[in-house]
Amino acid sequence: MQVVHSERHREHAYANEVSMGGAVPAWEVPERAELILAALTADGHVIRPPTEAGLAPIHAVHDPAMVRFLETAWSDWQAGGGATTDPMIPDTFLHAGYRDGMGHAPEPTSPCGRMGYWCFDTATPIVAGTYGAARAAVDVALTAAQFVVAGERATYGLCRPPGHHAARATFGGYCYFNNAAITAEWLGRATGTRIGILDVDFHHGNGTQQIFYGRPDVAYASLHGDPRRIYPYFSGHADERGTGRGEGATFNQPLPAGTGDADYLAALERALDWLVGRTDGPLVVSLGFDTHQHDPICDLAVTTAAYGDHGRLVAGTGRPLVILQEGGYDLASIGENARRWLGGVEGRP
Ligand code: Q9C
Ligand code: ZN
Repeated sequence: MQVVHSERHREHAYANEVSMGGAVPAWEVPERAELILAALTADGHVIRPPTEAGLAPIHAVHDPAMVRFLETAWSDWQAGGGATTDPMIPDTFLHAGYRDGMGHAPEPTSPCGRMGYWCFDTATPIVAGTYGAARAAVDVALTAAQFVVAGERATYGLCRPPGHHAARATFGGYCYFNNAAITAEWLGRATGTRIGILDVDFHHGNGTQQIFYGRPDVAYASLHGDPRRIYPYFSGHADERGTGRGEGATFNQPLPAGTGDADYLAALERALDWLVGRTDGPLVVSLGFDTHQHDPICDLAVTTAAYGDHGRLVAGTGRPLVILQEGGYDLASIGENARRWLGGVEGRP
């Protein structure tokens, strides 16, 4: 199938993230995308560059002030005395309770203060190339969507950085712009249909859920590690089903540690049935391979061979598919996992 990829992701690279109070080697590394690209190239897929979509589709989903922050964060940091090549990681966050009863806080001018104003964790550093890579990842996703509008049955956007943790006005979880949400919004406008988003990354897509939580025209279904034990901790419970006009347009299936192929497939079938019943247009897939049994930071037990079944099952809905890369951190299996998933979509063994 058509695979969309940009080399600009390589400019988004840093040595460490902060986890459990200390620096640890980064998990969201350029090699992830390089390994997927190599496996898909060897498997005969057609690799295409993205076309530039501009800021309008991003502003349709994200607060323009957050977009502006991401655009200017690095140069402000350099100009404002940071003057270091160290990645920016926030140390002071705008916690929901901080301004309780006091109204909205104004955005600070300090680069470090601004970082804590928009970012919700310590896993999402900004370096010189972050904004360009994040913009390119959006272009990758929207170019894949354009192929589907032009008549392709399924396309794959090799997005890096990923996107599903980025909400309308906050970012984190290795994500800056929500590639899947931007794509779903754009596809809804381009096709006039109700779009479904299937999120099979191991983590709950809090950002995607937040963006569409009050809306009936985009249905969001996610399978993920139970937030009682798993990042991002504060969303993805089974009783979160949308609000207002969006009531019933969100579906969450938390999964226990150690969930294996049979239980995962059964949950996937339920999510797909739910999505097909509530939409009439293309499906956007937030595809993570961090459900894999050997993923270093996750705790499910999906096997490489099963990803072919996942792709087959999702293609079995008959809906056009825009498949977008999210997480997955086991470098030994990530290329083969992607090859199997897309091969399954195409009905290959
Ligand atoms: N103590 C994606 O897979 N670190 N993002 C969690 C838990 C952040 C995952 C630390 C994990 C982000 C796209
Ligand atoms: Zn994930």
